[in-house]
Amino acid sequence: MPYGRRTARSLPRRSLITTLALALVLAPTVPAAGAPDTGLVAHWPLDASSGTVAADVTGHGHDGTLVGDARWADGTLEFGGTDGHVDLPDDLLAGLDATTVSVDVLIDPAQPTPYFLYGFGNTGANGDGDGYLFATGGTAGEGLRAALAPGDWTTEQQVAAGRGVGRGTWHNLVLTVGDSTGVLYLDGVEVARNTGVTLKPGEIGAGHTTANYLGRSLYNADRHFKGRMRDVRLYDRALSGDEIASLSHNGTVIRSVDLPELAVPAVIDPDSSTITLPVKPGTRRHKLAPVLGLAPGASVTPDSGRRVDLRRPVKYTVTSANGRTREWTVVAREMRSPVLPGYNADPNIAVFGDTYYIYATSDGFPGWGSTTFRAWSSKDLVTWADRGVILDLGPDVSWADGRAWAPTIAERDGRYYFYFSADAKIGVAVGESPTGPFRDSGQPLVSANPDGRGQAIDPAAFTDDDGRAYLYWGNGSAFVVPLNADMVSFDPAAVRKIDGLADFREGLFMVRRQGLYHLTYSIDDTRSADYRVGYATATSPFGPFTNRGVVLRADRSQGILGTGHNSVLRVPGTDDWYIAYHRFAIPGGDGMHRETTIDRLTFSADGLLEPVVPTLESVPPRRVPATACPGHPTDWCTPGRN
Ligand code: FUB
Repeated sequence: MPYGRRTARSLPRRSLITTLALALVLAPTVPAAGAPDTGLVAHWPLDASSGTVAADVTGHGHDGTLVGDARWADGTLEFGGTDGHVDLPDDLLAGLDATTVSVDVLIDPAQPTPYFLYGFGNTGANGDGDGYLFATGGTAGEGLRAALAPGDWTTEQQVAAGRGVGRGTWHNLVLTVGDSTGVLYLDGVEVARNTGVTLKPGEIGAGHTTANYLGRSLYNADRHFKGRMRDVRLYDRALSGDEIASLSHNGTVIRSVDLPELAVPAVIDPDSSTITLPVKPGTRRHKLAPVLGLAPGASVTPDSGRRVDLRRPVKYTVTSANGRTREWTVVAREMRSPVLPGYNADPNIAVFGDTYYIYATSDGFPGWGSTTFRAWSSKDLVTWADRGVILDLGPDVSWADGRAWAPTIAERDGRYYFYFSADAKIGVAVGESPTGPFRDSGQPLVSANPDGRGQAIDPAAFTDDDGRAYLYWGNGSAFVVPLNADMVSFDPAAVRKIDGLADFREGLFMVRRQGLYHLTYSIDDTRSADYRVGYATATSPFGPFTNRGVVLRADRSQGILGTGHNSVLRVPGTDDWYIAYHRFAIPGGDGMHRETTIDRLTFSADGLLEPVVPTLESVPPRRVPATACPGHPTDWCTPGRN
């Protein structure tokens, strides 16, 4: 039945007593125990067993109609993924200054993207969304996302999380919008917030919306939802975090942790029921007293606020108001990362003499719009000094103005060669010290990828044990070329494409150890939480390469996401290795707000890299041994190489 003019705007904020009375009179079934019912515009339990009506139990008459391969299954609604959806009445958002949409959802592991879990709005004549409110669960890599848009996707005001909704298991996803703020909650835990959502739900289509769906996108070309839903609610107000925790699915949630020793907010991972407490360096982790935010009426053991030794994982059991229990694992970790303050991506770590250097992309700009490069130095891998801007595209580079990305460096005969990406080309600048000043060569070294695919970005310099220098680069396609002795030119005919790297995207980096060449590279999109590092080996710098799998990936339980674009360092005079890489900044980072960290890299007895354990702690201090280069060249140590 159409919503007609009895809009949510006309629904007064009622007293609890009136609301309960109305619910008893109007609702065929009552909301789940403890779930907030004040301000419900519609509530579709989706628990029928036959027929094509998705009943609205609020008494407001917003019944939906099952379409296509949607069918009732075990007290839930199953969407087949081909054309199944629920067609909801028109004008559902009319008059709403604020809203909450809550849905219990099970996303099939085979769900293709892009897709909407739900969308309320309009579809334009071109088949694209044209004013809407929607949410998608994303994938493991692509985070879950909701948005309000007055027009198409370019107008979206998004609330986006770095993580996707876990597949194949039930989750509760809630979007609240009100007071210019959108918040996403997954299983009762806040996972994203945007305080700049200025569009009100009721302004979409000026209140007139004809494409209101569960399980279907407002973009005709998108995929349909595949999975199950139950208990979908639409409110005319933004529910509080407490109210969301009282939704029946969320009764055993730990939704917040108060602890003065925290360096950044607790990482609460509802998928694995783990909580990581990133505490300030030096914190005595054996007697911490976390105060846990629970759902109304829930209890926990050990008690909230009780002193506990959290140097090792401790089990906490939460019992909900209705007696359900859930075990959470809580651990505290010293937060000694990132190693560089602020937003820095694509770190290239190097060592010259007794000093380590990192060259990185300055991050935090819309569209990766940095125009300068900075260098950082350290004597121990832990304390890093900002050495300032070493190359500024504006005054220093005539052939490019923007996209100053992913630098690398090499040394030869006391000179330093700084290779960099700018405007999707690769340049080289020469300096007399590792921190410059650097003078650009005046023209791009690589103007385009030889095969015309991808971007000419992400150079990585590699000097082999015989002193020969190579440049690796690529995005989409991977390339390598020996550099001429001048280090600022190469023979174009000598460029070789590297084929067969599994899922290669960008960010190549080469090292050699005991005669084997180890090539690492990035997989996926740097905006993806699942950005990761792939690994291949060869017996020559040109390959052919044997794929060795993924050596570094996200760890959601620690809130470590988007781990990629790495470089590798050997401490001169030793067989100790480290990996520098970027990840989404903690907290709240994304593919344009990335930070740089360092972890240990180890080789197994068979000479292959072992999977990296990403940490919040990073590494302990490690100086270049006094006996190492310069002055003590050994088999292990050649100045300027790693
Ligand atoms: O930082 C800009 C780009 O993002 C880099 O060139 C890619 O490797 C990716 O990390």
